Amino acid sequence: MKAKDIGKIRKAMEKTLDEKRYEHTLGVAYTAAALAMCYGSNAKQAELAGLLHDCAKCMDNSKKINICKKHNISISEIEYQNPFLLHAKVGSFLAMEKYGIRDKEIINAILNHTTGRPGMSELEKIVYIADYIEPNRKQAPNLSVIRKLAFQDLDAALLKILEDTLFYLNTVDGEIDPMTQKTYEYYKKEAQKV
Ligand code: DGI
Ligand code: FE
Ligand code: FE
Repeated sequence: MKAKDIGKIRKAMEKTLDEKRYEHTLGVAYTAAALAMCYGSNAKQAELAGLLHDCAKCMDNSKKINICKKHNISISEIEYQNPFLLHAKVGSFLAMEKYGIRDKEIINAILNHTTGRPGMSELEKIVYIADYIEPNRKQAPNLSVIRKLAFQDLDAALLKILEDTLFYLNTVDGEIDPMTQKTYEYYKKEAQKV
């Protein structure tokens, strides 16, 4: 993806997202770029992944479900019950089909940005973390600690976010996607190895 195309995608996001979600999206894009710089990875790739990560967020649930059905994208029981979870799957599909992204790493970062997955790539971790810490986020506990940690130890920040997310989902009685649980357990084990 050439740099000039980033501007086109930014404009497309401004059109398709509501104002708050667009501001969040810009926050994730520049936070992801900053994290990529910090860890010596591709900042433009991270910016683009950040720009697109919520591209399906402002779409009606019924439309997300229809897109999945039409294109043979599987919907799990928990996704049927919590259709917002589908914005990651549908977003990665739209990134390919509508926004012409061919970079598999970006597609995967969009696909896994909500639940994470065991064995995430660096870009997947960067987008997942940027989504949580970008400056417009205000509610999460431990935010200032996690914001600092993200630029010091990517895996430690990831684990803390997973832990806090599961704790939050338990307190609000939110249904937990098995992938969110698996991701947490995987990174908890990883942390104990070293
Ligand atoms: O789309 P965003 O709001 O920017 O961020 P996101 O795609 O990471 O979604 C965040 C929400 O997703 C947050 O409230 C926690 C929730 N979430 C993460 N894993 C799960 C989950 N919600 C449910 N019900 N189950 C999960 O496993
Ligand atoms: Fe999201
Ligand atoms: Fe997001």
